[in-house]
Amino acid sequence: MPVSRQEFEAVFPKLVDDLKEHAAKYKLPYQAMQWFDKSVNYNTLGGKYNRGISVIDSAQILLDRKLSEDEFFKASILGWMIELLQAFFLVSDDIMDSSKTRRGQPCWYLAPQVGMIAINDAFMLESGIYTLLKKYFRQEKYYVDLLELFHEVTFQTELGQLCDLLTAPEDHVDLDNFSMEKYTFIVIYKTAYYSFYLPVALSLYFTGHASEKNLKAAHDILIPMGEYFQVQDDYLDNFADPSVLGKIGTDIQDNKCSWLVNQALKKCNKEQRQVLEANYGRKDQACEVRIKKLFDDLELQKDYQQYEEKVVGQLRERIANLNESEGLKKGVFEEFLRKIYKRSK
Ligand code: DMA
Ligand code: MG
Ligand code: MG
Ligand code: MG
Repeated sequence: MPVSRQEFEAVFPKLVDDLKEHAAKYKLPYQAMQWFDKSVNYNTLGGKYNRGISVIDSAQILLDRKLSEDEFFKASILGWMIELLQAFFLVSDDIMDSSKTRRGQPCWYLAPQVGMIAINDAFMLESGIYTLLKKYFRQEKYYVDLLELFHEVTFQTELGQLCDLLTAPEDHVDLDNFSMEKYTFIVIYKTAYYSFYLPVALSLYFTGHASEKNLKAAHDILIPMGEYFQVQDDYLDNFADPSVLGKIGTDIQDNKCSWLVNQALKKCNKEQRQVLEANYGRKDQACEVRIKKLFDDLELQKDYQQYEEKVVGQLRERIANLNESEGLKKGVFEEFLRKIYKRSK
């Protein structure tokens, strides 16, 4: 049985106490402690927890049994470490993308009194990962592996974010700068590694199944799965109801090299290309409306549905061909795919 959001959330208060206890060793003043507490709760809670919960679900599938209470707690800590990493990325991403809302509330940097203190709060969320890793995993033989894994995946995500930002300059629009090759690099690095490879890799170390072969096999399924997940994110940025999605889309105004604009460039005629040239990437609501209309006219929803069926078919085939001889299980990937297939948020 997959773990519920509530079961996973129940572990979090203890981890917030651990983080505060660590800060208290330095006699952090009361006001700053309250601030840290508020930031950690505001930015880490309220999402879907797909990444965090997948560590526990994967561990149960790999061990082929229900986890003991202690195992559940430790797997949950690993899950919350990914959620802290995600919080660190999202607080920063929302500043860089000039986003307005996240998980149905104002982005942290727009919350009262916060502003650019959010940058330091993001760093502190990242530090929290290593506080928990040291407190709970220092004695494990795979401690250094986990440490290196978090560092490497963080770096990979930053490479993706760099290219995402460099292909989306604020002051000039050049549609020739976009391509599906660039797109694929961006989404694999900014999303697939930390959202898909990391949860399963952590679970492999935790359950003692992290052979080179298993890590590679997991990578080769999860990176394409993560690519699909970011295509969904780009699709939903324009086509989802913000009240369901929990965030207001920004990709058109932000001049992003998104899946939708790449599809539009493939399909458009001369006049439509001119509409794109004149309206994409402008910080102007009327321009955005014009692009949304174009995306409707081009029937990109249909292309998306075709893409989804095709890529999910390929993923299912890869999963079916997985070699389970070193203890990796198809169920790990089936469960992850089930969580995201046809998602609307
Ligand atoms: C997400 O890209 C990548 C990271 C590392 C947060 P995005 O800006 O499309 O995400 P969102 O749509 O959630 O702002
Ligand atoms: Mg963003
Ligand atoms: Mg972004
Ligand atoms: Mg997005």
